[in-house]
Amino acid sequence: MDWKPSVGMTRRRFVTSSAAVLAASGLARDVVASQGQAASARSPFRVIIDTDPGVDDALALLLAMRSPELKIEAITPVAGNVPLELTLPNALRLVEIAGRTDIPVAAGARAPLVRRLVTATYAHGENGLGGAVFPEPTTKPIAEPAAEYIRRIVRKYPHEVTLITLGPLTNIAIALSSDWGLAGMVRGLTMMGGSLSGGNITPAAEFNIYVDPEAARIVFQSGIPITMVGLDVTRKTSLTEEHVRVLEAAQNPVSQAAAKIGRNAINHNRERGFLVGPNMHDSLAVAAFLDPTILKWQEYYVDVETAGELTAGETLGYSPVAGDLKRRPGMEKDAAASMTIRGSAPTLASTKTSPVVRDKFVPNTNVAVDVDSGRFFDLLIGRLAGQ
Ligand SMILES: [Ca+2]
Repeated sequence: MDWKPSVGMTRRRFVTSSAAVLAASGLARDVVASQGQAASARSPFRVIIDTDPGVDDALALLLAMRSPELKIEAITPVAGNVPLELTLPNALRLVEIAGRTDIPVAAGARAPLVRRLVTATYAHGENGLGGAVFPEPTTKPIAEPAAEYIRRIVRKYPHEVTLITLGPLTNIAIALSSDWGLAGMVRGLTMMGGSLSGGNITPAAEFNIYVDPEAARIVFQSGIPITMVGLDVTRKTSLTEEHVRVLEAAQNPVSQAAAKIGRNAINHNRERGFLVGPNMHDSLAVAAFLDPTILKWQEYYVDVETAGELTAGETLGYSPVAGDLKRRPGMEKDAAASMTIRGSAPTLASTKTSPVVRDKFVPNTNVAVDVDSGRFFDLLIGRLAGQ
């Protein structure tokens, strides 16, 4: 399905989402500037944060809960870094730490759509918070399951809700699959996930997409305007001792919790022999939504490998102006119009006769291709420290 305004999309929404894509592409800094002014004057952006806390999820959630630009309609934990039995109470702990028990937390999927759950306790510790221990939460999740709640909130505020996803995309895929009109009502989706430059759990795949490639494919093909903050940029964000010291010096519950999680994560990385601190993957996705000018952007058609024996979860970015396909200025537009999207050659046993999966290039994703790490950490540490 090519991305185009769905039938139910209002003109206002199309203009808004186009402006966001333009702005985020870095092609129109004045648009960004005017949006920034508008953002401070306008009412906060409605978001739902789908997450699998997770060390970097924890800091991302604290950042989001400290950001006045956001009206967080829900936090929806999913199985990923650790099982749901841990991501759910971790999310509840974090809303308590931030004093934000007003935010509904809805339990999500226990397992990917069609695969066995693979976790990342090697990176996030057995408790998902890098071994940092916090009291048992007393707050309870709402009764409604995550996918149903996501669906209800998006329908309640059509074209207003942005999904910020920090884990495997199972909850979102279930919501979209249960309601085919839903995708056209979502304002946008900003994900930490994917990579156009190799994976972290396999050479091909980034963890979030690897865990549930079938869900990711549903999301990428849904028509929702997607902003992808993947390993291409998150690898450039390492938490340092200095960051943790600033957090420790700030005397408030959020900075203290972030410092504790950060210090544990740095020590854990060191024990595993890494030369740099842990990457702040998920916080960068939240920051990208708050201030897209921190990153550089390029439009791609992105699809997900689901059939690979070794490569499931790989994200493929097609672009008529990337890599070897780069053309002379002036010829780029023609290249886009004539570029077909090609998959693997059909096998003799296949009913398919052509490798062409799309007859022309239409971007579905704005991909972050570079980041100003200094500005990112100024935002992250500044807000967590309460400056
Ligand atoms: Ca995560």
